[in-house]
Amino acid sequence: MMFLDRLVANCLMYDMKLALDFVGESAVANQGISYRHLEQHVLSTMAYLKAKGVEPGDRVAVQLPKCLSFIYLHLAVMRLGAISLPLNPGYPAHELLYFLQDAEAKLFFAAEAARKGVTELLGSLPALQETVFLDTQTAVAFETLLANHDPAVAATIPLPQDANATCLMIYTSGTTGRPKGAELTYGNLTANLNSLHEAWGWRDDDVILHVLPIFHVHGLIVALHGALNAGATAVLHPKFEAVKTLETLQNYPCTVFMAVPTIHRRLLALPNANKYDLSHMRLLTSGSDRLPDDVFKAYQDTFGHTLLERYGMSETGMLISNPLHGERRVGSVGLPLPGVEVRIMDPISGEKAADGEVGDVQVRGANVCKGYWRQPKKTAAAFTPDGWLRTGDLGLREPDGYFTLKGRSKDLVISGGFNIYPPEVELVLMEHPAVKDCAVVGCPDDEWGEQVTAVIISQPGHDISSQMIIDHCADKLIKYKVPRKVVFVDEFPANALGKIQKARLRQMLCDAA
Ligand code: MLC
Repeated sequence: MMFLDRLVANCLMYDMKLALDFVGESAVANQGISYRHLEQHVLSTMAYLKAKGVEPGDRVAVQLPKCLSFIYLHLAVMRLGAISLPLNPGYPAHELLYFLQDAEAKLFFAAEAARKGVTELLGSLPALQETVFLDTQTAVAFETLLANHDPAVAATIPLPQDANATCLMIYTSGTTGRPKGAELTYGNLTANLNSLHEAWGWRDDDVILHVLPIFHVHGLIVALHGALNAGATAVLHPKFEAVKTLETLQNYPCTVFMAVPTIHRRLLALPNANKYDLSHMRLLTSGSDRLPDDVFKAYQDTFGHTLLERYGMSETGMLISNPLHGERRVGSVGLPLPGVEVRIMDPISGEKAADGEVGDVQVRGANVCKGYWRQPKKTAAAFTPDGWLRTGDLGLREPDGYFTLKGRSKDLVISGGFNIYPPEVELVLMEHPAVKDCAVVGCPDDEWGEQVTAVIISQPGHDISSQMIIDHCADKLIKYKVPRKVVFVDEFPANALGKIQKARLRQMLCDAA
């Protein structure tokens, strides 16, 4: 059964059971939504979008803070056979413009607070037919929009059945050039949900605490879709707050929690973390970045739980996971999920690497996206001729089937669970008149995993400071991509072809820190 069919069936079956419990910052923001309510709202939203002219294949962009309207829009867009394009609300105009242009979004939902900045972009967006600004503080604005749209009309619209049709686009950056939209299909989402349902033993009496953003695969597909697919309840916090998280896990009480290592570390750092009773919980997972060994061990000591580390990416959803039952191996991402094939290829011979040998991690399965939006060359380059996706990660397979990641063949920084591709930052740095050349690397950081460091050769005669560079980037890039540290050098370590040796640069900078 496809994911959306399952969701509709769940809405009928679970009826008045809570699907979403949104615990906002004020009483007005707190909303418990039953499965019946969810279905009614999604249907009304479908009727509203249909009246706006949304057709199958259209891209509908949503750049809203985490809120119920975001969820209704996302589900309704997919139910109409259109393509949901969730965007981080932190993107400044410079980045936002690119996504809307590249995707040729037809309809765009933005926060009322962003009206001024977005309005300035509209002249550069000929494909965009309408922008709807929502006051997400009250949720009333969206309800008002839906008021005249009859859910019964939308209930007659057949559910999309083409497993190969794109329903979700997630922008991921590349080692060269601008970000590209990974096209995820109904078949991809369904395959991933089915394998996670089986591997993690999702149950309809699960209660997941959801503190992640919902514009990425982790928060959107793994956590939110995962819960709805199981007929479980998702308790949503608009953003992560450490104390509130532990209180909710304990008092709600919750059975499942999913987070990135930075979040797990912040929970452990609370002075009285071990006073919270989480003994009723059954599954606590970690992903989106490597789980440091000390966090894995401290979790066992503090909360009495062994974190389940898993590995995934936007293009594929989840690939490999430590087991629900059985050994959760520290430092390892575990075993391939049901229906997912993973192989390690020797980068030099191009043959399959022997167990224990480090090589390129490649993946194949119904979960793997069909490619990048309107980028046939980049799509072709991402897959091997025999159809395996090159993940860009390096890893090894143990003789007993467990996989361990050993770094990246691609040039990538991961900070707080967000991916940052140096070329995106380097392009912005090069726009500064005082920058002659630059390189961006990630330096290890206890809290964030890695932090963005910019290394700059300045133009002769220009007086330039670190702060000026940071301010320049802050204008054009989302916060987590802005360099935290700027280092000026006279030259870069380069190989015989003159290419900057980033690994050496990273070593020099990070060892010196
Ligand atoms: C915020 N800041 C960061 C940052 N995020 N600095 C470096 N790296 C980051 N990632 C800075 C802000 O600019 C701000 O600085 C200060 O930290 C506090 O900001 P904040 O917004 O209050 O941060 P906070 O809310 O505490 O966010 C931390 C976090 C968040 C860990 C909760 O980063 C987060 O939700 N991460 C999850 C990312 C995620 O879901 N990734 C999944 C990708 S999917 P200043 O100077 O303004 O004070 C994927 C596939 C897979 O990767 O396998 O899952």
